[in-house]
Amino acid sequence: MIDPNCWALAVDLGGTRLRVAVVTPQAELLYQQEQPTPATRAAILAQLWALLQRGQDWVAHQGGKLGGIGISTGGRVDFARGEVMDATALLPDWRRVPLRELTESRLGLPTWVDNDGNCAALGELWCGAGQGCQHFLNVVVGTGIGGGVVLNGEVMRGAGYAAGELGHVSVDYQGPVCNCGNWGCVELFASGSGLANLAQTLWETGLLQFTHKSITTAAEITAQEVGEAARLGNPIAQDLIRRAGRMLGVALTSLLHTLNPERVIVGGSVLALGDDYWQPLVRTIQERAMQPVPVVRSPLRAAGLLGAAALVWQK
Ligand code: BMX
Ligand code: ZN
Repeated sequence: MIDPNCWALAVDLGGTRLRVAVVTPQAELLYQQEQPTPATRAAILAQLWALLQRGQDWVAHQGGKLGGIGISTGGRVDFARGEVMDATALLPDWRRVPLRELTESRLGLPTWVDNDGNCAALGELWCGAGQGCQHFLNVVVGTGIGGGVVLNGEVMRGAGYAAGELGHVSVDYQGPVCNCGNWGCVELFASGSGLANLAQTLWETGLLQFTHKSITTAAEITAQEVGEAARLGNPIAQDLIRRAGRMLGVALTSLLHTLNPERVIVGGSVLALGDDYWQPLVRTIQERAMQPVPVVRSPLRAAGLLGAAALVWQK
């Protein structure tokens, strides 16, 4: 049993950033470190352990006590074993990684590992927009689209720990092939990486031009640049973002018709694109869902980190 007054070391490993924080049982983030996600499995592990070691040293220096480590990561995670089973190309070579075992022997602290969408849902349940809610859907729109399903007050992980992969709900059965093996997944259209890829293709064919910044290679085009162009009135960029919001609304409506949750919570860095993304998302759900459902923005800055910490106290 973990002492409920201990602090937790929390990790959020996404397709773009690797973050570590110290979290208190009152959901305060005391110490945060962030690095770009390294490109290989070995480099991710080395960076992860270096950051955790620094966090552990910081806690010791503060005279605090750590109860354990909670890791939120992209990919399918065998929660019982604390092992990453499989991942898409957003985290290359991130499969069959016995992350709990490796981290416990490195850091000497009990460790829990779960999918980042599940962790974000747990974060919302603990201290965000899911508090007091029995059934909700949580979506985090970042590099990819992470999802979490809470039913009867618990995160639903599924028979083989692959539940809640909301980014891989297809919105176009003849659409492009996704790196998960399915076609036309909503992540290809509505995530940060999806928007960037679509914009890059349009830029290469000359259909999308950027005036706010000189772009020399397609790789410089990010979802943020698309957002900036849209803000300055570029109709193609605006269209891309609005379509992305609509696509996510379509995917979520299918899930509403499967699960009938009390509410939908949406978070993640891509919401910084503003109303061009948000309004079509909400409107699509309002227009298409059989039953009205509130769609709310996550109030949390770091739902994944908070949920990872919650794993330690089994919240
Ligand atoms: C991908 C998939 C999900 C993850 C989601 C959000 C991998 C590596 N990732 O759909 O498991 O929840 O991205 O990830 O398979 P993020 O990179 O945006 O945090
Ligand atoms: Zn997919």
